[in-house]
Amino acid sequence: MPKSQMIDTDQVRKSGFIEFKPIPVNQYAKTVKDELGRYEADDLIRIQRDMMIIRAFETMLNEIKLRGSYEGIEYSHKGPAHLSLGQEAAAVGQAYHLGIDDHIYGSHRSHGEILAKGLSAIEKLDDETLMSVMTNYFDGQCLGIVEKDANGSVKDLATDFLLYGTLAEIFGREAGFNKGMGGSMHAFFTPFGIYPNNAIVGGSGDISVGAALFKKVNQKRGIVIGNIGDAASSCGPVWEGLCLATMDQYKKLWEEPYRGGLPLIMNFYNNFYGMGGQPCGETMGFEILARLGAALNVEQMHAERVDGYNPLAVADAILRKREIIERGDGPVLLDTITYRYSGHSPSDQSSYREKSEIEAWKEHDPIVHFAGELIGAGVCQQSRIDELEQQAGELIVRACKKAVDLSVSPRADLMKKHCLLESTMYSNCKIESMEPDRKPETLLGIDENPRLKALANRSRSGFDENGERLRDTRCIGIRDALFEAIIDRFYVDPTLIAYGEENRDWGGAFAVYRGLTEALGYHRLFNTPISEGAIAGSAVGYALEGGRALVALMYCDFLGRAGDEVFNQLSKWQAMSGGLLKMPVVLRVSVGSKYGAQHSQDWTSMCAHIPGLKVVFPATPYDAKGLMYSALTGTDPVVFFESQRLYGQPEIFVPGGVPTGQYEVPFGEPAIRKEGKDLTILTIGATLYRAIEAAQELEAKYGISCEIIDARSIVPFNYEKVLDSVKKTHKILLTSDACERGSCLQTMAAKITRFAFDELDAPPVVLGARNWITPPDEVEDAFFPYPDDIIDAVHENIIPLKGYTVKRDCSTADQIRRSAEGI
Ligand SMILES: Cc1ncc(C[n+]2csc(CCOP(=O)(O)OP(=O)(O)O)c2C)c(N)n1
Ligand SMILES: [Mg+2]
Repeated sequence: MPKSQMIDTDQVRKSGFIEFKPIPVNQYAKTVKDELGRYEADDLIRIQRDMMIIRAFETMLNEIKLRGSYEGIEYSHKGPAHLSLGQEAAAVGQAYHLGIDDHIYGSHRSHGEILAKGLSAIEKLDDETLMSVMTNYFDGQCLGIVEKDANGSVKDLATDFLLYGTLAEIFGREAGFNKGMGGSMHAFFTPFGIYPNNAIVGGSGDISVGAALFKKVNQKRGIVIGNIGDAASSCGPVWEGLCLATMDQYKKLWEEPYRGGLPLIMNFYNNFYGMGGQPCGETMGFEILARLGAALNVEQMHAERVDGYNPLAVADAILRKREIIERGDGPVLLDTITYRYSGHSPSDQSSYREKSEIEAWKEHDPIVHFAGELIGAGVCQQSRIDELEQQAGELIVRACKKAVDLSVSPRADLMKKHCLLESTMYSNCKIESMEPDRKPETLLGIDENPRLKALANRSRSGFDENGERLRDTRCIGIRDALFEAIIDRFYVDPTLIAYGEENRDWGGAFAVYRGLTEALGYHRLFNTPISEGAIAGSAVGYALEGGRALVALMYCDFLGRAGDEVFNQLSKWQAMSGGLLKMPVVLRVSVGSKYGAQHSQDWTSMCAHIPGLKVVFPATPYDAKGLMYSALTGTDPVVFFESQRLYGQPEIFVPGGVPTGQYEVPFGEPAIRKEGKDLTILTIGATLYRAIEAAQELEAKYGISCEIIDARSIVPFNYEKVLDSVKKTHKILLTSDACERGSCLQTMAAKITRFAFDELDAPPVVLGARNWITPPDEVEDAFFPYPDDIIDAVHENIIPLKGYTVKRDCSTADQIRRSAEGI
């Protein structure tokens, strides 16, 4: 149902002022004594203990990094260690009231957050559950190492497990929490609600929003916290994430019971520094970070500054903010102030700050201060604090000894065939529904869908029963074939959601989604802000939580705006998790033409270059539907390229046309579109049809029989059919609409040369678009490869055609000239 929100002329033209509400700054003013009714003595001591464990852990890493030894344990750790010495109270205060269902996402400096949340989880889980978590995690590999010398309670064992699992991960050991494939900046442990930490600062800004979206859409318990550094508050993913998180529609348009704000706390751990730059006073203008909330929505995101040097102030804030979230009024923004004593990394000499500043903060050290309060309030005596410190030191020594020892904690062997990374880059599963026990929520039966009804009157094939070519408008085209696969999946997988710019009432870019709005509530299909980064990044968060997302970028050229999210996040988390996580995200990317330089470029090569993405480019309706089914039943991230030239293209290759039901086209298998014996033409995307035209002319005028192969997939890609064809024809030309330099065609040509060198009469010829900007439609012919260019290239580089004169210079000399000039 299209929405109707009239823009009232009088209202919007009226004069007035925007009024802001005061933003609370460090309003918590209670002491430990004041809080004795709220917290048991044991709880308060545990807060002290957890801070001390984190301090000891980070001190150990600092020593290892700076001196190569700790308490007599020698180790050289070459990888990163961004320490949070000084920041312990903020992390422990935050974790104190969080449950297992509350998920945190963080940054490069999150060892403390991992430990604080882990220790909080251990406290909350019963022994049986803890044992089951540890036993099942990677088949008990980590547990096996820590339980050898265990002699305490299950909670003690779990504490050893947490410290060892984190440290082994930091040291790249196979028994680490992510098999040693994430390392210090990316470590996480989902059974305790600790979700991926991100070395790309601000990376969690939109991922955490997607995670909160998952909780909301699928009505899961708990909240999500995105922990971001203060300097990262300027990052695109954070701003875009905040825009996506605060959309009006959650509170105004989404239907009950989905109505209400996202269950999200965007928390900034504000230690007043980036690496050396100072957001407050130098690189930003907000003065107090919490002010950012005022920019985002009427509620000002309930923004607040809290004192992260007092764990109870932070714990109190989390409780209050959770209440706001639970009444549907989230998301909220916290500016949790803190300070790091250590450098950005151990090699940092702190040249950008005065020693006196560090000393002044140490004067307020949260661990010393809180211990003093505990003693002052009669909760414990100094001897108990000393005991806690000693125990923390012993725990860390125990974990460290095991983690550095290669005989106890070996690294994964990545030199062998089918090694850990080879088997975890893709999860390669087939899962129709991410939650098979739940019924998908839709607004009408699939048979009642108006578009499907209209499509029932169209021809499934581009030909009539007499073999006559039908007008395109009478046939199922690629846009319809995509729609058929997509709508069907919405009736199978309850977690499936689709979103992006103009996805809803507009009908999606190029009308692919027309008919979806009628079928789906807002929570399954919605418009987003123009935030390509957050569109892709939030899909990552949605998938990390266990859902499946279908997101779209209107034009391929906008992929640049989502660069980090696609190239660093979507692609890498499956392998960085050691194979634990799945990433069922389909990113539809439409390749333009006619719209000039910034709307018409094919960037397949960028995606194909990045390990961890699957990349497909169907050119026929049969493949569009079948590949979409494969993408939407798979568990890997798929960049799904579509050509705007082809949305109306009917099926002309498969007899009978596009099947009505479900079927899958496997990734990686090219299709032979036309058999031939003299020349192979391998196409990617829309050049298929131009290759056919060229082949018809080559055959009719020069007697050259062409075999045409449509790549369909780029990653993965099985070369067998192409090599078989080359064995027959001994010649190959490759063509696509992407600029030739650095293209997938070049990679394929190089591999074909290598794999079939002895079979080739001539080197493979690559015909891409020119290495220019895409010119406007009126002169586009000079840019993209057309049939004449194919014939020119065949004549010039493969088989001289009798009596033929090239239309345009494509000689080797001219190619060398163009290369020399960078064009
Ligand atoms: C996108 C990106 N840009 C730059 C960096 C390099 N870098 C690492 S940490 C850091 C400072 C981050 O400061 P802040 O967000 O305040 O976090 P903190 O280090 O203080 O915890 C920078 C610039 C990065 N990792 N990612
Ligand atoms: Mg900072």
